[in-house]
Amino acid sequence: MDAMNTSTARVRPRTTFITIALAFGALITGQAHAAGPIGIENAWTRATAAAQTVGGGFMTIVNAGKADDRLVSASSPVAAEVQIHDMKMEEGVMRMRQLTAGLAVPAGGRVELKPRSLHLMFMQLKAPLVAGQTVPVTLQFEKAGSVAVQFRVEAMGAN
Ligand SMILES: [Cu+2]
Repeated sequence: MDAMNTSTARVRPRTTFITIALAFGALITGQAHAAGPIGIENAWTRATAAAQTVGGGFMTIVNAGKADDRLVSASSPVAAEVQIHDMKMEEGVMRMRQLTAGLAVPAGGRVELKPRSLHLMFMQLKAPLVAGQTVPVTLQFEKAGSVAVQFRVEAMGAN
């Protein structure tokens, strides 16, 4: 699946990237993506209702290297912006906040983004996310650089 490697996606116009993503999405889904010591497992999101403007993105980030790294940002053609969020119970209320400094991924560690916890937030969705499709996301790491990942779209309300 090196055709979907970020080095390719980064230098090509966005339209080309989207075309490639659509053409090969079915082949790529479910496979692990890696850039150097950083690997992404089980990347998924949920189908959204027509009126819904935001969606959550989930995955496990694995750092097999000897140096700490950091997810600094993410982007996707399906959303105006992709933010990194945390969700915590505070005084009996679930609160979500943006991690503006990014998300640390320690050397030899795994960071799990999952419902009601750390997650990516797709902001201002351009169209509803449809179950069975895939969403291309580019993750930007401080040291590993950018990693292109296909998020599979699960059913509405999946956990
Ligand atoms: Cu959020």
